[in-house]
Amino acid sequence: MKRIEKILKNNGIELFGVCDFDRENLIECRNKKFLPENAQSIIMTALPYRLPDEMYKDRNISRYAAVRDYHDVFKIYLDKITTDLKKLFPENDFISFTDNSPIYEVESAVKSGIGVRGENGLLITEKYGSWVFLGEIVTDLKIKGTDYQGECLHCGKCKEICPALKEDKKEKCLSSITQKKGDLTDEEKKKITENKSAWGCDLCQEICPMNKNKKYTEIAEFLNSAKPKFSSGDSLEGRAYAWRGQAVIERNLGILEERKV
Ligand code: B12
Repeated sequence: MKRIEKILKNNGIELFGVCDFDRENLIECRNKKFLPENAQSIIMTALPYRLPDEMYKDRNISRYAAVRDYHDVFKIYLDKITTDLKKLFPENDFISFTDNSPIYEVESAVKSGIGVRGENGLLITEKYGSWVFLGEIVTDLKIKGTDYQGECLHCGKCKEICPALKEDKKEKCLSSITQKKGDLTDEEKKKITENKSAWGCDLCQEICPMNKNKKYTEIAEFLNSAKPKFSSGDSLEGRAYAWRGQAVIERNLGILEERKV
């Protein structure tokens, strides 16, 4: 593990850990076919993304969307790391994923000791709170898992503020609503207006006491790409909202600006 740790740190990864790979516990997704045949371990990593407040003023999208698309940024980091790992262990496979992954990322990050799972379902780290993205490298190299412990405070604040968490109804999650195609109901439109978000939702994270006084990101790719406001006609290139296409975010913006949509 020491040699792997060195590679991760040399490549700018501060938060990481390892857990066992479990073939019986995978998300059904098309990227499953890329998993190493005899996968044994998962090297979980996290990248903090919360921008300093002065860079996130006058915003109309959630924090995770205000920085360069984390899929692209993780690729930069994890590609370098897998190259270095391959040099050290030429017989083994190292395949990286983020988000579009067969791995239950929050659960695996907890098992790897990176943080705890909050009642809002998200991974909360000690240093950066839940403002981290998760990415991983699956390998057929057997690596000893890291320890894990700790717990969410279970204060219930995230459940109080979010009807989706309170009622356990995923479809009421504002993040999910902003990503939905087609027409929205009046109630859904109202939620977008109330929370002033044309993309994503941070309600359950902003309210979380475990997110108080946490550090901002120092990741250059996020700091250099800060764009907290989406305006009509803006390019979607390199942004986490690009995958849904222009129409969905423009519709949400129209609702916010009370344009006819
Ligand atoms: C699909 C998905 C979503 C969907 C559905 C949420 C979900 N958890 O399923 C939507 C679009 C809503 C979403 C929203 C967000 N997501 Co998301 N999402 C994912 C993804 C791709 C898969 C999650 C999944 O299906 N897990 C499998 C299910 C079975 O496990 P589960 O989480 O335990 O879900 C169970 C219950 O919790 C419940 N459930 C699941 N989601 C929700 C949501 C609500 C509101 C309720 C009531 C119940 C509920 O249903 C399951 C029970 O059968 C992961 C990446 C990954 N590969 O893991 C990222 C991921 C979890 N998302 C991430 C982020 C950043 C977000 C947002 C914060 C973005 C935003 N600002 O809008 C929000 C947070 C909303 C929330 N509180 O969960 C990060 C989380 C990082 C962290 N610190 O934990 C991940 C890990 C992506 C990444 N690589 O960084 N996401």
